[in-house]
Amino acid sequence: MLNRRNFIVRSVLTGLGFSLAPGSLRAFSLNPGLTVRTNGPVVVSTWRHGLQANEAAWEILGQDGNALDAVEAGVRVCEADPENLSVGYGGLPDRDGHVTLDACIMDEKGNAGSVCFLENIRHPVSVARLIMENTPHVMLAGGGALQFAVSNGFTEENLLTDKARKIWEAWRSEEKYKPVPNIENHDTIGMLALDANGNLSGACTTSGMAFKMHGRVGDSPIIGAGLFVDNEVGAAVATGQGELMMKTLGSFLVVEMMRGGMDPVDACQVAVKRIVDKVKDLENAQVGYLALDKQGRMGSFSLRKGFDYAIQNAQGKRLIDSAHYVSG
Ligand code: SD4
Repeated sequence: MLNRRNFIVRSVLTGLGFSLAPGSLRAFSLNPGLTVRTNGPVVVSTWRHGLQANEAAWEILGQDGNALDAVEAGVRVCEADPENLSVGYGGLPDRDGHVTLDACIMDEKGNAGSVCFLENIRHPVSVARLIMENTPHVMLAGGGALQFAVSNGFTEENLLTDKARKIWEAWRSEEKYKPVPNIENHDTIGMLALDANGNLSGACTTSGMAFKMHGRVGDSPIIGAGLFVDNEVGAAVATGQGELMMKTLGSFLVVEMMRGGMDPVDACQVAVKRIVDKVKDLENAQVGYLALDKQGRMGSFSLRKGFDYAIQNAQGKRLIDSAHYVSG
């Protein structure tokens, strides 16, 4: 069990071996809480795979494109990557061998779209955007979401790659129901962007917890849990064991803390602390929040060491270790 008297670690800002464009360090300055400040358009996203996703987003943001287009294009990179075992095509399946996807998107007007328990569609985030823009609803699930996607021109395909199938078969041969929590550095992609007009949008997409029960839906498509954007204040996105964020509506909480004047790191810390205070057994659990405010300040906080996030703006890109609650 997690020792609640464990100390909070605010990690040192490190580049983790990624090269920086000349002058890029000048883009980032720190306040004592390690909130990163930038000027102008910027994109941030969860985990190391965010570096590549941010590049696609930056192609749009860097040419004064809008934040909504940027986050959709950015997370699609991870959705299409067969090597990425936790998002879209190539994601690890549920315990019955089905790849089931959750995703959502929010724009600067507070519009939201979401899909959950969607199978056979490579880009759930784009289905979520279409639900947001072309239907009176926020969320479609399972067979209904698939029917909507196919009737709008999305192609059905098998998303279970040989690599993911072999990992699932090896897991299944142990005949245990034991979903893999998310301590490793390869997870859901959550992305937040601020564009040249000062508008915020966000997106989140995942194949969810590996080997979950069939039908399980996590936090990622739940507005307020996996993602929340309020263009007056800021945006937040979550990664980790979804059940924990769902029970505390963490991304909404982070944005509300920023509304009250907190900087992004402190706001994320409040949401992690809420989980620590409410949940008895957090052994093997990981949770991370990433936030970006209207002023271009950003930061993260996770339960455990190991979470990092990627930034890109006009001055360059880098990967940043998250502040965290416990080192173990
Ligand atoms: C889920 N939150 O389905 C997702 C998984 C994840 O980082 O984010 N992993 O619970």
